[in-house]
Amino acid sequence: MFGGDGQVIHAKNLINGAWRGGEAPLEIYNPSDLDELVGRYQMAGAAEVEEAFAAARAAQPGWRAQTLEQRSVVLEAIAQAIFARKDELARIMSREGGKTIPDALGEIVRAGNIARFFAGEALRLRGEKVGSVRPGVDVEITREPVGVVGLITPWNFPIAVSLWKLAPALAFGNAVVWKPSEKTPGISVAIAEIVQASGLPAGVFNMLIGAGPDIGAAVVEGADAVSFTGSSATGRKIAVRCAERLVRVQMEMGGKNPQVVLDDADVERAADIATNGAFFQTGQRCTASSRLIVTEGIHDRFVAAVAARVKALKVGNAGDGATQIGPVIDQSQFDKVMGYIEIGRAEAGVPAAGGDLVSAGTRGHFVAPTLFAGTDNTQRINREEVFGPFASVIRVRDYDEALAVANDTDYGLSAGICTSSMKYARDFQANAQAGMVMVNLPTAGVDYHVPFGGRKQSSYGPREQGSYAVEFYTQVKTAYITP
Ligand code: UN1
Repeated sequence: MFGGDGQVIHAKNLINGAWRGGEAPLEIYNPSDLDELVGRYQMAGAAEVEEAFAAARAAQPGWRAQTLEQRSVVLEAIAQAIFARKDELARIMSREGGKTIPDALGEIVRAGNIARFFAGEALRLRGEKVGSVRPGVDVEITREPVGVVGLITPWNFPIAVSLWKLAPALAFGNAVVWKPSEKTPGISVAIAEIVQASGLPAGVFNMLIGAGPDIGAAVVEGADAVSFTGSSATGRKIAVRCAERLVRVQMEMGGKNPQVVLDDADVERAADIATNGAFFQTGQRCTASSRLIVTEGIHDRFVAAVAARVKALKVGNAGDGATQIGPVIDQSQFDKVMGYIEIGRAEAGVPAAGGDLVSAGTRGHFVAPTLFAGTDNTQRINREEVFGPFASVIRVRDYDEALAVANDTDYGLSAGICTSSMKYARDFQANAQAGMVMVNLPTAGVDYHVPFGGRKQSSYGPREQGSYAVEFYTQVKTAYITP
């Protein structure tokens, strides 16, 4: 199915262990070189969705009945296949998604580690035996799979986020209907091949290529539980529909993550952290630092240090070894980011760095990493998620104002602080209204074995990842037993 570089991928949907066509063709072009066709796919239609759910329903009881060890072995096989195919997978991700090869490899290894972690978690599934308030009665609390879970995953971390849903879903005995982003079908088909070859019974895992409004919506209609990562606007619609259907829902959505920099921080280190958090991976991370909130004493030195780094970033073809910042994924993201650059000019004047197009020798969606200084937290560029190589600096008087500005947002995913003061670091840890706090680290870039998620408009429902994933992918039963 997959050729080497330059070859066009031809692939379909995976339903009940077979590769199946669909209703409409889909072509994916390389965002670093729009003249290169990367893949031809067929998008699922209503018939494929129905078959996928029928297959998942039929297969789930058998999968649930397998031993913990059998399920663990499948997860381990998935992990090993991801590690073994990492170079090929990185090329696919780079060609269709515009990731640099090192970024893609980092994400692929993370995905393999997630699968390996859940190979262990499958064995650690446990319940509780407690006393009853009544004589002669035993109480046992056990966990069972939820049933058929619907997973909807994004293009920006097309293998890591997919695995952090797929791996616990399968480890705990659920069947899966998965709709990856239609912007990254090549890596999704490769993941489907890997899962298919892992020894999983046919029908336990099904993958449908399609767009959110039709196939995503249909997955939401059919599933016993829905886990979604994507925009807040889509997430809200899914949550409403899941509430109407009374099925459980877990969602990870947008961010407008603050990176606070205090006077007592090392300016060079803080500039490295902010540049990484804001611009690496082309800023297309829900954990990206988009508001750099900086106290007066260090402000000018910090802006100069970040602007110098941003201007030096090498933007270009994601497949080129020298490139640090690849293109944004497609025309709609490109238009969105360019639109925010215009809004930024109107709100904050001339950017401190970037703001223009980049010519990289090929026709691609390249945007210069852009930094605005002298901005205000009420401005649109500081309220709305841009999802591109774009950040703004907000000057504040002191720590108290920095914390207030950091928390003055609809979002609450990740919040960072650069400081050498234990007092401020601990206060920020305690009072930042975010699901994740980073001290002297970028807001983006997380471990794979601990909970991931946010607050406010950023997340809804139980946490993902680590040992906390069991909460969403199992349901609890309380049994009262007397002889
Ligand atoms: C990370 O920052 O390491 O879309 C992961 C995102 C998140 C994943 C971030 N779901 O950016």
